[in-house]
Parts: sequence; structure tokens; C-alpha cells
Amino acid sequence: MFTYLTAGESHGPALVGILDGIPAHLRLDIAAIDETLARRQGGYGRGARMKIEHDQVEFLAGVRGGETLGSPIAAVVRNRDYLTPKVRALMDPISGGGDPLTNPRPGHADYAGALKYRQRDLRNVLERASARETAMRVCLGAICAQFLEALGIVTRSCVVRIGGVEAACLDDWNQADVEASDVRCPDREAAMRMIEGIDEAKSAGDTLGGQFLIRIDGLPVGVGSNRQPAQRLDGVLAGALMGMQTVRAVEIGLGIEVGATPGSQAHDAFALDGDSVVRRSNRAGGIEGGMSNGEPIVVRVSVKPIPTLMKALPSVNLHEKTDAPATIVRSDVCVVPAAAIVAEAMVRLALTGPVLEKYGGDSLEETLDNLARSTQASAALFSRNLGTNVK
Ligand code: EPS
Repeated sequence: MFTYLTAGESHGPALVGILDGIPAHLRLDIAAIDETLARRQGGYGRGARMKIEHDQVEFLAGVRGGETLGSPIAAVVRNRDYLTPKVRALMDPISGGGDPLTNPRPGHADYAGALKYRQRDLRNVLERASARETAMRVCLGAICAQFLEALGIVTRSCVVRIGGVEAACLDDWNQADVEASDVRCPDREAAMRMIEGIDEAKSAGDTLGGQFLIRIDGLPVGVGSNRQPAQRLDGVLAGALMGMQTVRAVEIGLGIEVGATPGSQAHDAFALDGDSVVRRSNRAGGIEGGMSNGEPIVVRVSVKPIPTLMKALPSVNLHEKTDAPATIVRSDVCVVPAAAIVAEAMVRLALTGPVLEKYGGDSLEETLDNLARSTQASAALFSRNLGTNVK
């Protein structure tokens, strides 16, 4: 069984992750993992913390000589901010403490978490709720990326909306244009307006959300299952993406529009191109019956504006029972570009289990053999050359 776990507080000593189930003999490109961590730190609208951190992976287990062993992989990303005496005094696991934070931020975990965990200091909730933890998800997801890419499965993302600015509609894009853009948007004109919007929000003490697309190419037919609800690939991907701090909606293919579309225009007709079965549209977004159908998987994700506003929203002081503005902590204005990188990681983490369930393998070679055999068998299933004894 493939599984992962993360631990770590935003201002604690480090973020820790365990990834179990990656086959042996995957040669890891460590520089590529660090580069993915750097991509998560980027994006126009990030705050001062990202100038302090230089996220880098350190392996503690499961890797030897640059290759996975097939044993659980343990990884650490240290928080540089913790080295500041003030932060350390707050967060030291043994001696840490300080004045409690008392005014919950609307939209954050502060209030619900305080009551749930019986915490009178909101810091005891927000430290884990913070999206800082996504650095470890990105680290583990970058390992999955290398496994999936060895199988020809590639996940990419691009930003299509920040606040009121929407990019030209697309379901494919040039990834180099995305990587060159400060807001990870390939539509240059829209990207300029997005940056202006972020500047305006910053001066107003406000924050901005948005939307991005995720595209998965190369996923063979039949990953995921119609057997049980929890195995459906659309549910698995949506669950993983909704597991991100900022995500409020996930759409696959036509998404919410499908409810307003007649059946004649909502599905993807089959056609023949020579001997091959093809589709001329991808309204299903690459998933039918909870299984990949061989088309690219296209997902649209909507994220909320982050709830830490420099012009604080009305709140209350829970200790004194007085009206008071929400607590202000150092934060970002817009995390949509960074969230797209986290979403790539979440998708890779979510796909690795179902891919391994279908193809199995304790070593990468075994997984690749199984994939090749399965691909051959699929190609032969409806081959005309199979003769008349095939029913
Ligand atoms: C961070 C995400 C945001 C940042 C955080 C680092 O966290 P949150 O979800 O709590 O708003 O603001 O940085 C800080 C907490 C800080 O002290 O600056 C991230 O993605 O790394």
C-alpha cells in the first residue's frame, strides 16, 4: 500500500515527511526536488517569509547512493525562520511559549481549531494549519513526479484567474511560458493585469484568490476504479486537491457547466481513425466511470483569498470577550501561483497509489514491465487479427 504523512509547524524546527510504497531503484534527481521546492516559494504576491526560507530536502531514510531502496522514505525540510531567537523562544518544543493569540481570523482554522483542541492560544492551532506545511507535500510529491515520469505520466499546472482577472480560456499551454511568468499564467496580457491587481490588493491591505488548471498527460486507460466510491479517480483527485488549505472547489472536464449542458453536448463521442478509437473532444476531462480513459486529465481548481488581511477583518478577543480586529501575522497577498505548485504535488501523491495498485512492482523495473505488458494487452484486446474465437 502506498501512503504518506507529514508533520511540522510553520515556525517549528522543521517539516518532516514519510513516503512509503515507492518502488526500489528509482534514481532520484535531488536538484529537481529542490527546484520544485523553490518554485513553490515563488510567485508574485508572496510575503517576507519566502526571503528567509531556502527550502531544501534532506533525506534520513529510504534512499542510498541517490536511489530509492523500496523502504519508507523519510525527508526533512528545515525552517530557517526557527533559527531566529524570537521565533525559537516562541516555538521551542520544550521551552517555547509567549503571549497567546486571541483574535481568530475569519476564514482561517483559528476559531474551529481552538474549540476542537481546547487551545486558549490560537498559535497552537495556526502553526499546523499554516500552508507552510505544503513545502513537505511538495517535497514528497516531487519524488512521486520522478516515479510517474519514469512511467510517462506528466502533471503540469497554469494559473487562469487571479481576483477579477481571467486569462484566455485554454486546456493546453506552453509550459515554458508558464515558468517564465511571475504569476504562472501563459496569457501575458492577463498576467500583467493580475500583477496590477495584486499590487492594488496589497496597498488596500487585502488578499486575492483565483483559479488554476492542472493537466495530466500520459496516464494509461484504467487507472482508478468503478468498484467502490473511494476508488473513483475523480473522487481521489478532488479529495487530494480539497485537502489543500486554500482550495474551495474542484472541477473535472466541463465541471459545473455540465449541469447546464444537454447530454448531446456533454459527452465525448467515439470515432475511428484508421484502426484506432479516438475522441474529438474531452468534456469528461479524461475520467469516465471513475477510471482514466486515456485522454488528458484536466482539472480546474478554485482557491480562496488567504484569510490573513493586513487590514484586519472584524473579529473578537476570545479571552476578553470584546470586539477586536482579527490577529495580523506576517503573510502573503496572493498564493495562487504557489498553490498551483502544491496542487501538482497533491495530484502526483494522489495518482501514485492508484497507479501502483494497477501496475504493482517492488522495483521500478517490475512496474515498467507490468505497464508494458498491460499496454500490449490493451492494444491487442480489440485487434481484428485476433481471429473469430474472440467473443
Ligand atoms: C507559507 C504560507 C503562509 C505564509 C507562511 C509561509 O502561511 P499561512 O497559511 O499561515 O498564511 O504566510 O509564512 C509565515 C507564516 C510567516 O511567518 O511569514 C508557506 O507557504 O511557506
